[in-house]
Amino acid sequence: MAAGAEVRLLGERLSPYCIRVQQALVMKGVVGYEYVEEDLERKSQLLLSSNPLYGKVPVLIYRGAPICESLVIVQYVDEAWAGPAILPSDPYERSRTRFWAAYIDDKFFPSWEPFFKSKAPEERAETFKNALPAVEALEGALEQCSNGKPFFGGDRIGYVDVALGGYLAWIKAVDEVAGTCLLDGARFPRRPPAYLT
Ligand SMILES: N[C@@H](CCC(=O)N[C@@H](CS)C(=O)NCC(=O)O)C(=O)O
Repeated sequence: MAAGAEVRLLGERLSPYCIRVQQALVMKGVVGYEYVEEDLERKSQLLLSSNPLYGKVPVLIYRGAPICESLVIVQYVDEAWAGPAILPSDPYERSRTRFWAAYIDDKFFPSWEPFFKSKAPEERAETFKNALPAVEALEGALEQCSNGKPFFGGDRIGYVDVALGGYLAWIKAVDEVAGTCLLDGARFPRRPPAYLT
């Protein structure tokens, strides 16, 4: 669907949260929407009025109505547009995917963030070690949610993949600079193959 000005996305190109929303829109075939790149040092009036409590991107504006918070937006996109489902239809599985998506933001990212901000080698080693239990938990989640298929969503990417996927470019970039491998196949053999490349 060519969305035109009906759909606007206020974003920032390196934001993992904006990547989630862009991914969800692609999955639903929503193309040609208006993308507005925000300068987060000098936020636009539109951003501040659309997300007055947080002033953060992403904000999706659909027919003039703003929707904030990336995971909320992804759920909205799933419900508002036809196309392949992002969340499962079964209520229990839906709750499970919401749980793991929240885990990614509440536990996984905060456990890894100190690593990519740390500089001294000893500090790096320590912070890297501290991030590993959350990756291990995610590997268990993959086993639970994927039914032996390649993605959290099974045969194709779903809500948890979209939630984690936003961080992948950052994980790879930090691995490259720091000489680490966070999603190491030797340590985490069940990680999805798509996360290797
Ligand atoms: N929980 C939010 C986080 C969004 C977020 O942290 N966005 C950052 C860019 S990556 C931002 O807008 N920062 C500007 C600020 O904090 O003032 C979501 O999932 O959408």
